[in-house]
Amino acid sequence: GEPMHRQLWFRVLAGLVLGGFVGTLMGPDLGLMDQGIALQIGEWLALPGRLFLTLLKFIVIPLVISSVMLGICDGNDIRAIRTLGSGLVYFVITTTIAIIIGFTITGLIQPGSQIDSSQLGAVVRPDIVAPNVGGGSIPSTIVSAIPTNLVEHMVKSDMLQVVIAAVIFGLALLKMPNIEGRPIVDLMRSTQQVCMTIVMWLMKFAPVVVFGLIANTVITMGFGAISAVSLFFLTVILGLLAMIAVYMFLVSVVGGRNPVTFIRDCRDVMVLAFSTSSSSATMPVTLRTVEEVHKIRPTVGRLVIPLGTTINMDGTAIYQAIAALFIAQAYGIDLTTFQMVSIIVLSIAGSIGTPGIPSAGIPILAAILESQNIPVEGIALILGVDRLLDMSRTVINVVGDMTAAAVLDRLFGHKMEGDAAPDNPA
Ligand code: DAS
Repeated sequence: GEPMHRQLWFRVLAGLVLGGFVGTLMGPDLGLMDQGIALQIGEWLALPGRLFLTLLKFIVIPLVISSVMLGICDGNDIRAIRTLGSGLVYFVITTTIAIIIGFTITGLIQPGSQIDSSQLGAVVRPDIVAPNVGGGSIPSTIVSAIPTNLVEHMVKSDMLQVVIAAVIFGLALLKMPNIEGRPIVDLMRSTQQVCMTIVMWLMKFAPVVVFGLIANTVITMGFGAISAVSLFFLTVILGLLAMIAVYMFLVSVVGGRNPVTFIRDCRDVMVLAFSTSSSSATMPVTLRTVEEVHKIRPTVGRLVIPLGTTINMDGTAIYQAIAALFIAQAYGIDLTTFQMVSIIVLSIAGSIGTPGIPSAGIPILAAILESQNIPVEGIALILGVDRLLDMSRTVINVVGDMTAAAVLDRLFGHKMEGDAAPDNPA
């Protein structure tokens, strides 16, 4: 429940501060103790964190598959394919814009460069091999992005191929008359429940995990790591604010609405999203607001909001792209253009695969880092501030969904009105 949540995250912040303090005491800045011993103690301190991150990665694939399929086929019906199709295109466009904004800001601020990556020697992978998405020409990359053997992609946690396969399955399920598709949908629903239960169990250890990871980080990298993390925090916030500006632009230019009124009318939803950091928990209020306050056609709202809540998460996409770039910078990994494009595509896939539940973005980020051979340990740098960023990015996720409803209502609403009428003879 909520109180446990809030209390838990207070303990996480306490773990963050204490870890930073202990790390500074033992770290290179004050030189109070022999570095060799400090590093050994640091490694033990980081142990809970490494177990935590490894366990998170193990639930990623079933979580992504179940979340994407539910997002597409749960509660939607075949009549919606037209708006569903245009909705999917719109979602990918806004998410791509979001990630490009995130990349640009991170490239300008360079939060990760604060960290002297030489001190990360312990965990940096010597062989940063190119990711296994094609390589070389664009056509071959596109072909390699299409899923071949689902089990193989699951084994190698190929996020992109897994999401594409889940979207295809989800659309195929939608075509089936309800009764036949039911067992798979129920299976997906319970799979997602199981995965998120495991995430919640793991999050109970978050205070100890964060304490150890931050302490070890400061021991290995010195106090500079703390300032890098605060720069990272600022970079994400700037990206999220830029997205609000993009939504106001879309809602006024395409949606034909007063942007300030639109954002003001989103206030209740934003507060709920911020406090629960769960788009799914906020969805009933998002839906009611879209119909009663924004006066968007119910047929459009009832399709776009449930779909968008699960697979349209621009805030999460910005966060995952910035975090991936920040961690690569921290480890001194100069990403090739090809890898940058891969991270953009993976962040789109990752945000589609992220369910609208608290802290769901972290396991997905681990999979994105893994597939780019960027050390997953880097999540240690940002885990302590993840809660505050989760609350903030969830606000952007829900405002993005309401913007999508307003824009799609304007573009396709009248056609939807005709199609949706169940007794429509056509
Ligand atoms: N908390 C998720 C949401 O509800 C977003 C995330 O974890 O990235 O939108």
